[in-house]
Amino acid sequence: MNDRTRTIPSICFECHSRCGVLLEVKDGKLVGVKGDRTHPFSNGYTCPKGRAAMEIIYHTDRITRPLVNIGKKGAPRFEETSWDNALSVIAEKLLDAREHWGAESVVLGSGTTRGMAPYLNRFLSVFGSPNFMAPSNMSGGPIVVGSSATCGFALIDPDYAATSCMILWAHNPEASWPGLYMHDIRQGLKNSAKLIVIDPRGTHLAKKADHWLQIRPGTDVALALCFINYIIENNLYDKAFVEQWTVGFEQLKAHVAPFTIERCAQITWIPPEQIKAAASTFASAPRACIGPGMGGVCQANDAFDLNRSLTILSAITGNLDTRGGNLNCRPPTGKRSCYGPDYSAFNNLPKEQAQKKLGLDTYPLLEFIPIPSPPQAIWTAVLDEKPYPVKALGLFANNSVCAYPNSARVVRVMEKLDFMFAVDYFHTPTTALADVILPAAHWTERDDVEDLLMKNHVFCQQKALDPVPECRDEKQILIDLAQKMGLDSYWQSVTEILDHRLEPVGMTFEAFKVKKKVATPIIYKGYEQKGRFRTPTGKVELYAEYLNSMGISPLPIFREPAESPVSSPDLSQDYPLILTTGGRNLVYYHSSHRNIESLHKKSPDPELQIYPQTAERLGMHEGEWVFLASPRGKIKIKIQYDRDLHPQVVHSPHGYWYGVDNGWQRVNINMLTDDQQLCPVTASVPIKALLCRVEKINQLINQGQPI
Ligand SMILES: Nc1nc2c(c(=O)[nH]1)N[C@H]1C(S)=C(S)[C@@H](COP(=O)(O)OP(=O)(O)OC[C@H]3O[C@@H](n4cnc5c(=O)[nH]c(N)nc54)[C@H](O)[C@@H]3O)O[C@H]1N2
Ligand SMILES: Nc1nc2c(c(=O)[nH]1)N[C@H]1C(S)=C(S)[C@@H](COP(=O)(O)OP(=O)(O)OC[C@H]3O[C@@H](n4cnc5c(=O)[nH]c(N)nc54)[C@H](O)[C@@H]3O)O[C@H]1N2
Ligand code: SF4
Ligand SMILES: [Mo]
Repeated sequence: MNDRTRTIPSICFECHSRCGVLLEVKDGKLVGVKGDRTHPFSNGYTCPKGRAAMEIIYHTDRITRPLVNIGKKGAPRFEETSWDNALSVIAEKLLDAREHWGAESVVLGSGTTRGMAPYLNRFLSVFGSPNFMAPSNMSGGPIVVGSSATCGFALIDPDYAATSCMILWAHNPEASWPGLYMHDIRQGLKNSAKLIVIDPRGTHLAKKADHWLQIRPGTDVALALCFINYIIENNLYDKAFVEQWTVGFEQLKAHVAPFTIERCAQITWIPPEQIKAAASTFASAPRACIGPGMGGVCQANDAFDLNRSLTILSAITGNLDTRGGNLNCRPPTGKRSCYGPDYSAFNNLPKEQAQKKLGLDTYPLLEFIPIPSPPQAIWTAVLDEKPYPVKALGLFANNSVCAYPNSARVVRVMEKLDFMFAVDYFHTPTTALADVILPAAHWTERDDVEDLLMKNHVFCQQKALDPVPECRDEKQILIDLAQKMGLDSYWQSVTEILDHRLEPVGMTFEAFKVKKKVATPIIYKGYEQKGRFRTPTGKVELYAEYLNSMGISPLPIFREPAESPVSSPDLSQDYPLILTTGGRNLVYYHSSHRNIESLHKKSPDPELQIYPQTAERLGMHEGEWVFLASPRGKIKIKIQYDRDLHPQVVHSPHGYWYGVDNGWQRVNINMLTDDQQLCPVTASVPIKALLCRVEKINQLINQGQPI
């Protein structure tokens, strides 16, 4: 290594795993990304996305100047402008909207969090709007809501390394969370833990599991209730815990009684003996944990009930808040953590203004377990002006058009807005609809603190490089915008922001850079010390009386997916296959990374996984481009044989658009997904269980490429 090369430890922000990395910098440029072996979760692991940081930063397509649209919506012409002018335009438009329509008519949104939630929320509370939009309703939010409503904390920290049985419930961490979970999972398996995988696809982990339950998409609640019933009927539950720490056991028992193994087998298409064997393995394990997929169990019309049932399953087997079970970790940053109450616009506005938060009128539980406003509630406010009009939207790190269901509707929303600005590294179908685009600094070019999903840790993300000229740290963008708008109580500098976040840790960011990470001790059975769970009764709410008053079922209910061969047999005549979407691909993050050559060439085309005979019966063969149609639209996709799938189930990846003219319309699966039949409690979107059909493309026009 040349003596001019410096190595700076940091945290990778290309995905939620947040691996520890060592950034190698030479002459002010990033030249290498290596894994940090001292990181407690990733232990030196990096994936191709993280290692592609150089390609991202120095990509010729990177947006490096603020741009204003001098063309029309739908036919944009972007012209470079100064930061001063771009921020003045945004400031004027947002203030204008506030004056005419009220502060709530302005929404700021972020995609799956790249750490922006605290800074955007604080900006909104200073500005006066309660409307922070994020995809939480399809990504982790239903876990938080379902489990917090049941036991007072979120079921997001399975203690894989110390367990004797783990369930990966709609969860394939080898692709989706390799840096955060795989080390612990391997550790647990090395210590002879049993592995149960519940997934319609035969993933690598499913194939090596002790029990792989190949479930019919969208029927998970039936399976969870059946597990609960089996465990109660066979006296396999933890009687002491149930007696002392739960309420409503008798009601639960009666409620789950109809979910016999035989009935569940009919609903889920899983052979009865497999259900029985898996339930018995789980219940008889001395320590067991449930690892719920952050998207897998959050994208269904009964996502609330699913996450409630999983929490109940963990509780009645005595695995809540125990070593080897499902932990209740607290980040050292406490109230100043990423979604901490100190930053929530909802908490920091006068009650009357906070109550205007979009989504609250339909999803009342979100007042008590606040997750961000669901995009679908914002869309209704834009298009139908209900319950009031939204006029201006600012998006940070989000490609709504490709990432969110019903892309055609998302485009209509963006065309109708009076004003929209977007902050991104690259042009996307979403930035194409913006009036102003701002260039963001890459994660290697900015300082931050990271605690989201980091169990009991907070990590230092350290700036290693100056931003490519004119790209700007998004925290600085908000500071500059606040100054333009006269929002004087916003922070004045990035250092002030970071020191504020670290105050509960008792450290400045300067000191934190040396320390790199801080952890709080893990406490087991915290409820014993406190004498209660953080729920209305202080107990685990098996039957939750308090939900009744909000019109929510006090017991978890299995609902057929709104679109399924059972609930819509007529529709399934036309659309005979069950479609599940969005199984993660290691080389991409949602619709991102598509233009990164080293990643793109690993997975260039959208591929529909389908059982070979199902395709062949339709006269289709592997590698052939076909149409995939749902009641909402039609896209092109390539056939990929998958012998492990059920013959009636297909899987499509999400996020494809790049490199195809109008790709968002022609190869993006979200042209086919539904944003109407939402979970009535969490607004979760049903994108894991829909109906579809595959159609052959006229050979004359099919030249083997998307057209
Ligand atoms: N059909 C289907 N659709 C899905 C899913 C599914 O399973 N099936 N999953 C859903 C889930 S769980 C989620 S969370 C959403 C995610 O949706 P999004 O968060 O919108 O994800 P991306 O498509 O990756 O868009 C992120 C954009 O941010 C930009 N970007 C990356 N890093 C930064 C940064 O640091 N700053 C800025 N300003 N920009 C940055 C990228 O270039 C990209 O254009 O997608 C959802 N979409
Ligand atoms: N490489 C990469 N990693 C990512 C992301 C990414 O885009 N790319 N996105 C990140 C984000 S924002 C999120 S929310 C997480 C998501 O994290 P996870 O939800 O863990 O995502 P997956 O690993 O795809 O696991 C979901 C699994 O559920 C299965 N499945 C589909 N339908 C059903 C069903 O009805 N029931 C059951 N039981 N299983 C079903 C799928 O086949 C898939 O294997 O991933 C994060 N990590
Ligand atoms: S898994 Fe890859 S992209 Fe995600 S944090 Fe780790 S290195 Fe970065
Ligand atoms: Mo997500």
